[in-house]
Amino acid sequence: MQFAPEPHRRIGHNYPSFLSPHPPLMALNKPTRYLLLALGILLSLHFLLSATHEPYSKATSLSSLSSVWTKDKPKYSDTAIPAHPEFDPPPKWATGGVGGAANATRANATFVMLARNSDVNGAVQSIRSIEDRFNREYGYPYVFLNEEPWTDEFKKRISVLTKAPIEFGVIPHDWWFQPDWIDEERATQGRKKMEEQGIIYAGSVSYRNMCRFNSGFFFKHEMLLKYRWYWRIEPDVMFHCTLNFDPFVYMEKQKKTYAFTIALYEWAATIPTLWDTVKNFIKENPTYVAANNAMGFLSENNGHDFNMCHFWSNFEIADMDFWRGEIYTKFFEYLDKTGGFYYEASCSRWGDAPVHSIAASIFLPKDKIHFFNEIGYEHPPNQHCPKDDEIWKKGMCGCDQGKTHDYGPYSCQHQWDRIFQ
Ligand SMILES: Nc1nc2c(ncn2[C@@H]2O[C@H](COP(=O)(O)OP(=O)(O)O)[C@@H](O)[C@H]2O)c(=O)[nH]1
Ligand SMILES: [Mg+2]
Repeated sequence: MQFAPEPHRRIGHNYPSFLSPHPPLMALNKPTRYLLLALGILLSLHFLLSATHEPYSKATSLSSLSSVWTKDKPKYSDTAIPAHPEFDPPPKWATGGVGGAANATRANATFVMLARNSDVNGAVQSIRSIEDRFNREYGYPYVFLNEEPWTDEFKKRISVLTKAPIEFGVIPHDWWFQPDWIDEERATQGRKKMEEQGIIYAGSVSYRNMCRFNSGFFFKHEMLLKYRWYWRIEPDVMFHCTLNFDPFVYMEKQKKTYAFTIALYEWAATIPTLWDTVKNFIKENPTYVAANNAMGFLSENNGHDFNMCHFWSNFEIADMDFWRGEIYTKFFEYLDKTGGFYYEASCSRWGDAPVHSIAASIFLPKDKIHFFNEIGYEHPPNQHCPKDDEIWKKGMCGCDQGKTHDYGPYSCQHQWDRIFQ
């Protein structure tokens, strides 16, 4: 059966359109009509939103749309200082890249800095330096320790320098201040005597607190307990070479325990009470002495006298499990109970530098101690700058090789070298 089209539905008609019995829209076919209707609704919505919502109006204005098409140049041409740091690409360590967090070879390690609030400028300089030469690519965390609460100013100026996690800790009172059982009169006498001899820091009680804390307590701080490895950093130090490797991972893989960059000794004649105390401890605990130790670094006569050689502990990368272990715990307690940190000479002999150095050199086999030649490092007035041209170039070291401390007049590098010959 055929359907004849009804006359009023016919599209092809005979009268002119203005005489059409239907409105113009109705003159179009069905899909076109719906399309135009939808367009109309959209346009009405656009005008309504433009009139009532400013952000919408701005975003859809012709001028802003044209910038998309004409690809306006960015306002900031200096890409080294991004205008909006939050839009930086994430650092490699955060995405599991070079030494990254997701990288299985990453060490359980942290930086640690002991400082005062007044050290803020020096602390900023040191963190900028280590971030620039190493940590920007690795993101190891930082722990800052102080016997006083940190100021907002210190925290603010440090926090802005790195994307790595940072903790600001306070030292428990008894780990810092002079213990009650110390005879203050004797301690005062000791300080006076040293001052008369013109020994640096001789009159300073806080310096002795610092030496004792660094010798026996920092690694027990609750913020450090979760870590095995630490890298000690002080305010006002500089790192002169870019590190193309992760020193923490190196220590772990090579089974090292303690690492240094500068070895030096004191010329000053001293009362050898530290060494006598050490020798007494060894006599009482002969089994603690390691086979193949580094006694040859500390002494010219097989341990009879101390030659004053020590590792400069303002730089240290080490395994805190060694300080936390039985041998060092007993050793530190033995030294501490003599009161030597407060009664005896200057910190340079009863400080963390000789105390750590002596312990590492006697209670560890010598091949557990490592000299990091690649780490250009400066704590004024001394610096280690790699003498080897290849290492110097590879690390893009900016330091003056002629000024390296390595074999200078106060250096103990020879004593270090000789124990491996
Ligand atoms: N919180 C705190 N840190 C200190 C104090 N004295 C020294 N330090 C820190 O201990 C470390 C060694 O002190 P520093 O003055 O650099 O001694 P030097 O390197 O032997 O001349 C540095 O990290 C200092 O910031 C103190 O009284 N309080
Ligand atoms: Mg210092």
